[in-house]
Amino acid sequence: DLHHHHCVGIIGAPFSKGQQRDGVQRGADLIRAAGLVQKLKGQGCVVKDYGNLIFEDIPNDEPIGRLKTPRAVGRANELLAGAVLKIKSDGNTCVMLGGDHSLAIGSISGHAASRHELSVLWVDAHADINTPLTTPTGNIHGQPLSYLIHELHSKIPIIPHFSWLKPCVAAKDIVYIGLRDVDPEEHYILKHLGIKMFSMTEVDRLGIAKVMEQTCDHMFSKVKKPIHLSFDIDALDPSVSPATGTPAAGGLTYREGIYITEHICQTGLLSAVDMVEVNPKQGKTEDEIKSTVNAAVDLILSCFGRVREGSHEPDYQIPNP
Ligand code: 6HN
Ligand code: MN
Ligand code: MN
Ligand code: MN
Repeated sequence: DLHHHHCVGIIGAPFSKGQQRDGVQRGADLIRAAGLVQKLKGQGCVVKDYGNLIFEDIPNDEPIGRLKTPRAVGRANELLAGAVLKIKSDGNTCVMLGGDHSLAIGSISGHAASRHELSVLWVDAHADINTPLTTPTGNIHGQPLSYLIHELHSKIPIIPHFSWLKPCVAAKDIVYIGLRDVDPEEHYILKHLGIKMFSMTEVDRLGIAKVMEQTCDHMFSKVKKPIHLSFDIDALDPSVSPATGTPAAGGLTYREGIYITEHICQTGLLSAVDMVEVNPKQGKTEDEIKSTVNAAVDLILSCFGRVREGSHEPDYQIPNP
């Protein structure tokens, strides 16, 4: 409804060292350049753009075991966690524009520091729950949830620049939607911890409306916790969002994606959003980049009240001739 205005705080995180493809650090500015702030204001939101974080270069960031650029990822997320905590303390719903998905470590930590208990809705082709010892690639964007979950704490080694990080999410408070490219070790972890998931098979079987009904049943089974929506643009089908680093065939349609964000908006519990993995350098044409960025913008807009049937001011009157 229009008279209820969302207060939105935007933070850009131009960071790419959770993976190895250049370009993803430009995602935040592209999403802004597509008019995010103006469009949010146009639908009645009160918006504060906190700008982009500046990540200092960390020299001699050698791999530790399989982990690539671990110190840079640790430092970037420490900075991001502080920024998200500040945005939450100012009374906003936080929108974190990535950057790669390793940024969920800081975004969720900062959010949890302001709210204590969260539900996390992870919309992604991938589970991003490898540990530093199971990772097949060493890329930390495939690992953020393992660092955040209480139940995996004993599986995470000590890593420099991660000492600030405390696990802050319970396995029972996580729901996945869109999975279709899950590593065997990740699949074991999901089953072992009994994490609720709606892979693309469940999206096909149930349809997105039932998936969202059951997602909310699961998230609200006890108390109504604030929701952290972590949206990896590769959850959508590559025909919609091709400009991303690890595309996977057979993804969510544009409409299924929008249905998810519309539904989460209606809960009234959305407290933070990540929009990550938009990588213009992975687009083959200008249209591929546009389609990906526009999808990211539209998903964020429907997190904050945009509905497809349209809307109007509560006091609107048809003009008299
Ligand atoms: N993402 N499971 C693979 C890995 O490297 O651990 C892919 C991760 C993709 C991560 O898209 O945010
Ligand atoms: Mn209201
Ligand atoms: Mn992904
Ligand atoms: Mn991801």
